[in-house]
Amino acid sequence: MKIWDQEKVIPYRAFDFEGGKMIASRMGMPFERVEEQLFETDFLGLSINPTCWSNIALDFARYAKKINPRIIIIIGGTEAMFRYEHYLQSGVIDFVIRGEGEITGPALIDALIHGKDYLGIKGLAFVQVGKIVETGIMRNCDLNKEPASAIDLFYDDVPLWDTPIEYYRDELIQTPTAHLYITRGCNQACEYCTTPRKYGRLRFKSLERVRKELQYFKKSGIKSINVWDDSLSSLVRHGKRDLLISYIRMIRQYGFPFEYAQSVVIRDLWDFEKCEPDFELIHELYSHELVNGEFIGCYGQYTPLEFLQEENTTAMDNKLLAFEKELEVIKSICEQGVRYLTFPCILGRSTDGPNQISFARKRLLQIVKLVEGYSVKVLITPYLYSIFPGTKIWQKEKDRLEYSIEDYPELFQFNASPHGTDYFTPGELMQAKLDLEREFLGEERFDRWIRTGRYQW
Ligand code: B12
Ligand code: SF4
Repeated sequence: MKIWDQEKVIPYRAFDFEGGKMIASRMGMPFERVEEQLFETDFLGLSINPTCWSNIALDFARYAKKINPRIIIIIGGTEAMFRYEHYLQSGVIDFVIRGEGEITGPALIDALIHGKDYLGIKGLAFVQVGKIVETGIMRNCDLNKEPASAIDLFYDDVPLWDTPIEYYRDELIQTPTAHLYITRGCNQACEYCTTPRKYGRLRFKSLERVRKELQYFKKSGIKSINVWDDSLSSLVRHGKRDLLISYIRMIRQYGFPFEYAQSVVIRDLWDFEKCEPDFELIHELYSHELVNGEFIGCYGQYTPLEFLQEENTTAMDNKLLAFEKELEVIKSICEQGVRYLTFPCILGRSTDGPNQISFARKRLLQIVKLVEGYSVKVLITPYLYSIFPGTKIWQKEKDRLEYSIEDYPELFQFNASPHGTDYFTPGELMQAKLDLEREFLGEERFDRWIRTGRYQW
């Protein structure tokens, strides 16, 4: 099914927010467009990863049940798995997949088709005789045994995979872009992250398995790759630096240009023995070559630096380096000839006030100056500290929430805030972020970002 009307903004809910009206909108196709398919569907699977999709997802589920009361609705994803009660209580969701779905999903469908018992299937939540039953969280699946994405089921859509993620669409980087996962899970435990509780410990695919996926991408007409792991580089910390290099060499061997989403943690690029950037690893990960005019290698990266507002970055998060070292690593990445670098930072811890914002701003300006000095395009994307279910801070900082997750799920995301800080109300915090964005993006790009909800290069 094609994704239609990407540009259409549809307001669906308005609520009071700090004396004004907040209007929540969605983009994408009108539900009516799939009426016919819904009528013929036995099982409808929905992924609900972000909390802010909650009401849209439930609206769609209600619509689907209205069109086809026999339809069985199965949901999964970060938001669904940690708030399964909320969805089951709505009365329109039949099953929630908790954790990884590769084994649980097919086992459930098989049980439903053949009238078997599903109580013994791990990773499910459902209602039985008026009571919510859950069978635990399914984690730590064997990535080598899982089926690869079934691109052949939607070949017609493949040419549509041209959304620039960490780069501006540029003549050298051809699309469609596919997403590659080499690892899943993470052994770190950053307090604001859902990954460890969602997927469990770090696992990785064999080289042979990655080779098969790359061959499949080639065969399917994929031209570039987004390496989409949550923490690929943490292989270094587990004594697998050589394996990491082998994966990246293999992507090059198949002739792909590629970008890293949040895959690389800056600390993993530092050689602690020599007390300098790990130049060899940085070269392996970020260099490129032009072969017959074709770009092969790394063109861009999303580089999480997280808490730039704190003097001592490493005390905040042990995936970070001291800021001066981070600058050295960034310099070395630029020297490899990457073309696009995105730098997010997280604003809105309880201690954040105007001084912290201005300190982060000073550092961001330093980064921009450094990166632009290498003619690398830079995008600064501050986002808001989010207290999500499934994180450690959900337990520790829930008291900070001024708007509840049940009533205001739309505020639970990186661009809106259900909480303030010791210095800012929720609205003021959002405004402080917007001011910073306006400064770094410039008026024109800022306006487009606000209008489209997409960062603009
Ligand atoms: C890819 C991604 C994006 C992409 C694509 C989003 C999209 N439209 O799909 C981009 C960059 C656009 C994005 C944006 C945002 N994202 Co995002 N994103 C992710 C990321 C890194 C991976 C999700 C993913 O696709 N994984 C790959 C698939 C295979 O895994 P999966 O979804 O977990 O599915 C597995 C199981 O959950 C289960 N499953 C899931 N659904 C179903 C359904 C069925 C039927 C079955 C059987 C099984 C099943 O089986 C799957 C295989 O095991 C996650 C972090 C993470 N690792 O989860 C954050 C994450 C989902 N994002 C998050 C957020 C907040 C956002 C934004 C709201 C940020 C913002 N702008 O404010 C936006 C929303 C964008 C929008 N359009 O509304 C949060 C959500 C937390 C929360 N509770 O809200 C996450 C968890 C990151 C975090 N901070 O912890 N995101
Ligand atoms: S933020 Fe990255 S390094 Fe930290 S726990 Fe999440 S995936 Fe792991």
